[in-house]
Amino acid sequence: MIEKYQVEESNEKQLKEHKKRLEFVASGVENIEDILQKLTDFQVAIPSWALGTGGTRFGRFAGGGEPRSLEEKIEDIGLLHMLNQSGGAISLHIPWDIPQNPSSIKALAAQHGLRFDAVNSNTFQDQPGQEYSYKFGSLQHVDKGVRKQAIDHNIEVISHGIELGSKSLTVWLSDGSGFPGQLNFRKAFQNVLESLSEIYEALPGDWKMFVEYKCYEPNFYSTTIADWGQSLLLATKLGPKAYTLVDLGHHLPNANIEQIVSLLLMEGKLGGFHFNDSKYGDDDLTVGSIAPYKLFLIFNELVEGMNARGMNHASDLGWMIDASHNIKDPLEDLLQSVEAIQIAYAQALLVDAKALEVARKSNDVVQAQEILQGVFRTDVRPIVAEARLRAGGALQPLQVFRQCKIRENLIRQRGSKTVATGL
Ligand SMILES: [Mn+2]
Repeated sequence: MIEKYQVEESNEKQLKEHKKRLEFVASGVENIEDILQKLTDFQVAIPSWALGTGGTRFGRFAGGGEPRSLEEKIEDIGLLHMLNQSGGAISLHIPWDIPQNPSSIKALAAQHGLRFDAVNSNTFQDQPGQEYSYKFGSLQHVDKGVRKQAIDHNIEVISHGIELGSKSLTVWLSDGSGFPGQLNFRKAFQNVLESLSEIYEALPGDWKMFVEYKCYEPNFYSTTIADWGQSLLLATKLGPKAYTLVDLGHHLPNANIEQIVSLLLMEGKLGGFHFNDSKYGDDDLTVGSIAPYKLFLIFNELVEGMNARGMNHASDLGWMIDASHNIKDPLEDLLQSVEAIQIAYAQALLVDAKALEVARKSNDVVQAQEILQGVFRTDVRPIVAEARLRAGGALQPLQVFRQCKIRENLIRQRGSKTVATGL
C-alpha cells in the first residue's frame, strides 16, 4: 500500500518548516530528549473492530476497502504503524477474529512490527450454534449452564491469546437488567465474581485480567459491573492479576475520570485504558474530538500517578483505542485518535510537577490553573511529529495517507462493499 520512500519524500518536503516549529516549542524545555523518548516508546493498541465503519442501531454507512479477514486487519494496522510508528499492537476480539493459523498470523504481525495486546471475549452476543442464549446475561446468569458456557468461552479466548503471545484478557460484560425487579443485584454480582474467579484460575502466571465497567447500555436499568467501584471490588477480590480497566466513554455525564484514574493508580489497580471521546454517552467518537482538555487532565493524572509508583509509562498499563468510526474513514480517524493521545501525553509530560506542588502547598489555586492551562495551550504538535520522525514515521501521517491515495488503493484491491467480521 505504501513504500518507505513515500514517507521519506513527504518528510523531506516538510523538514525545514518542521524544524523551525520544533525549535520554537522545544526551546526552554530542559527534558525535551526524555519527552521525545517517552513519546517514541508509547504505543497504543488498535482493536481489530476499529478498522471497519461502525454503525448505530439505526444504520451503518460503510465506506469501501474495509478488511475482509484477520490478515487484512493486521495489514491495516501495519499501515497505520508505518505512518505514525505509534500503533504497534493489535487487540483481537474472539470470536470475530479467531486465528486459523496462529503461527502465520503471529509472523504476519511481526512483519509489520506489531505485537498482540489484550484479547477480548464476547458474551454480549449469541453466536451461531451456541447452546445457551446470553439474552439475560452471561457470567451473572441465574442458570449455571449459561454461566459455564460463558466461562468456557473466556478460557478459550485465553488459549487463543497464549498462541499469539498476548498477555492479558479484557472482560467487558453487558450483563445487567432492563427493568426494576428483574435481578437480585447481590446474587448477580456474586455470580459474576464466582464466574470471573474460575476464569482467573485459568490465567497464565504472567497474564493480567482487565475488568471493564460501563454504566449503562445495552441494559438500561442496571449494569452488573457499572462503575469503577464495582470493578475495583471484583479486581480486589479476584487477586493480584486482576485490574480495573477504564474506558473513557463508560461513565455517567460529567464524571471526574481523572480523579478515578488517580485513585486506581494509587491502589495499584489500574490495568488498562480505552480511549475515545463522547458528548452524551458511550459515543465512541474520535479521541480528543470533543473534550481535549479533559483528556489532558486525565493524562496529567496518569503521568503523575505512574511516576509516583515508578511505573513504565509504555508497558505497565494496557493502552488501547476503543472507538467506532461511523462517518469517517476508519484509518484516518485512527490516525487522528493516536495523534490526540500523543498530544495529551506530551502536554502531561511538560507539566512542571514541582511548581504545581508549590502552588498546591500554598493554596494558590490561580497559579495551579495557570500551570495546567499554560501547558494545555501549548502547541506540542511539532514535538509529537519529531518523535514520529525519529522513529521512522511520517511528520504528517494523515497527509501521506491522502497523498498516497491509500483508501482508493484499498477499495481497488478489496472492493467497495466489504464488511469486516464483527461489524
Ligand atoms: Mn472499551
